Amino acid sequence: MGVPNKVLTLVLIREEYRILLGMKKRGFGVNRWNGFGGKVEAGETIAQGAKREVEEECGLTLTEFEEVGRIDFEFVGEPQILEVHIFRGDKYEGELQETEEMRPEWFALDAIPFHSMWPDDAYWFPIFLRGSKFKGYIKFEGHDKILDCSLEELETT
Ligand code: 6OG
Repeated sequence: MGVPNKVLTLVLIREEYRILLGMKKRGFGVNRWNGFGGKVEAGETIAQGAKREVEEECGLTLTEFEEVGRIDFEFVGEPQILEVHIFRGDKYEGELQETEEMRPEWFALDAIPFHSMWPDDAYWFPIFLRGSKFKGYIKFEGHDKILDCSLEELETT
């Protein structure tokens, strides 16, 4: 028995040479660039939650996307594990727009702003960018310091 995990999605839309990130304007992870995502709601699958969050946060509708990773985050002193399901977005429709939550921007793959992102991203983005699947466990103290990090690369597609 314990506290059930909080299930979250995180979607990185990528093209051959660039990736779409959003500057988080409020809430958890504010002032950091990140993919789009949020809490999976009752009655929807994790994939449906991922697609909904992308639409809500940047206006795009995913037409091809795939779950590629899962990381469980522990924060020292907090009983609830954040179970983050990471998706790669490959095709989409619609017009990119800024929302109250996110200011989207494309970044060249060799100019990803790691200094203004969650510090864990520097560990798993390289795996993500070479097209592999992965799973991991990362322990944070506060929002800036990583105490433990284990990542397993599962396959290269
Ligand atoms: P809302 O609370 O805004 O969803 N998220 C993380 N993303 C990264 N890159 N690193 C982390 O390390 C994260 N923890 C959570 C999941 C929060 C959004 O932030 C992501 C969601 O997309 C701790 O609804």
